[in-house]
Amino acid sequence: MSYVDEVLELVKQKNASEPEFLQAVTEVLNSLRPVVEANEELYRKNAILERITEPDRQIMFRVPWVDDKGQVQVNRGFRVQFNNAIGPYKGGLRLHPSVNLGIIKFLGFEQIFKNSLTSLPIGGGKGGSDFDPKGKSDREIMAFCQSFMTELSKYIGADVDVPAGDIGTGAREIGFMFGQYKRIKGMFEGVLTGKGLTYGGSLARTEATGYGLLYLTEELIKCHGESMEGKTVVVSGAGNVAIYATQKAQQMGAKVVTCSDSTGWIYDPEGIDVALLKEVKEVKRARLTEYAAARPSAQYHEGRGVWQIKCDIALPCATQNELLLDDAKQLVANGCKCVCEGANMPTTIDATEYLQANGVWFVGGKAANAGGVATSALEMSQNSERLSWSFEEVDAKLKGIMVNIYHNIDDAAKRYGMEGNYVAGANIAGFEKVVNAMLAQGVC
Ligand code: NDP
Ligand code: 2IT
Repeated sequence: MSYVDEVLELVKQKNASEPEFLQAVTEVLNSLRPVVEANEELYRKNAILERITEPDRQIMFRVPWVDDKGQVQVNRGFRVQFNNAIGPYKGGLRLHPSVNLGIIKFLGFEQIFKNSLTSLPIGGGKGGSDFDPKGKSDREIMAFCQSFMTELSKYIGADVDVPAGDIGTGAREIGFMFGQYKRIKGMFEGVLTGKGLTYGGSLARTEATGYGLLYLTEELIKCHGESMEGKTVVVSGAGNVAIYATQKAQQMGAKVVTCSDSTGWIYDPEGIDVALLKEVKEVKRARLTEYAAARPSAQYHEGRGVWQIKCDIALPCATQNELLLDDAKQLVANGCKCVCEGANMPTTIDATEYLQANGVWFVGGKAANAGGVATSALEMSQNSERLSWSFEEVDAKLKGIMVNIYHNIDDAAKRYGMEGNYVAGANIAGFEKVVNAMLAQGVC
């Protein structure tokens, strides 16, 4: 049996109840086959694949907090510190009722390769809780965040592990968590990113994941002789990534005609009104029905369905496994040329393979959404030098990083005879740097 197959078997045995983690590991290890075959003896002897698929540590803890009725609630908190070969653990905190250990492990595992691709010195980690922020008062959110950080603070630090936002965790939650960390530790340090601008946050971090996604997408289609101008784009999600992806796509001259949330989706043939979407989602924290009510050109539909709309480019920006094989078939039938993932692992493996087999330019989240964490690393740099850079400076660095990622993954795919397979290119380019660092640091 090949080394990859042996380790895949082992990972399946050890993590049988974690389907998302197994999906992420299967995708990565399968695409690393040519690299592993070229270095099999060295990697086997050093148990590289066994080590890279086993987190350094996984922390689980109780998060008790008091709701507005005086009732004590209990949630489960997680932090998976996966790999710090190239820098302190870095990755977001997801607050969503679906969160479990397997989901945090898949996200932490992917973060290793994504963070490596940014070219910045950050390792991979992820955390979160099964807490549901929907419908909670600000006081309840604060109570949860303070309790969560009371425990998490024991394991993180500016040079140890630097969490940030993800689904359900935005500026409000980061602020409450930062305040509690400061109180417990008695010091002000850049322990979180995505902070507010008045206390160490970076300009352009809010926009970074969505903008970065479009910088990479633009470079990809430019290298295929096309431009964003006049393209029809379908976006899923209506959160941080989706909103700023939509905004940047429109600035580039494209028309974005959809968005979605966990209850329904919008088709707006005149193009999504970003100011209205921001008002509904960022300010009112309301459902998309409010967008439709305020916008005569918009049609609201219950459930899921954005992938049935005809488009040139599709950008999944909501959550994992939201673009399935049938959706991929529909996209191809409608002439979609390009899919770039704003979310983490939104496309299932069979859907990815179908898109690739049908000539769709497909870039996975580890490369395409790396702009968020890259800008988080820029926030860490600014905190370390106690300076703040202008929006233009951060945005220009972000753009440079995303363009560079595209060329790195393209080159890596070509080096191994897989031209156009950007999934393999990303996994290989991300992996090579981490493995070099692991080998140099001995058995740890
Ligand atoms: P937000 O919480 O801001 O928005 C998430 C959006 O996706 C919401 O519209 C939400 O709908 C929808 N959504 C979430 N879960 C589901 C679900 N199970 N089914 C259907 N819709 C769902 O999160 P972000 O925009 O920050 O994150 C979106 C994706 O991007 C995630 O995969 C995240 O891991 C990834 N990502 C985020 C980065 C960041 O910097 N924020 C960086 C890189 C990747 P509703 O409003 O109804 O909850
Ligand atoms: O998935 C991701 O890359 C993020 N949620 C951002 C992580 C970060 O540390 O900014």
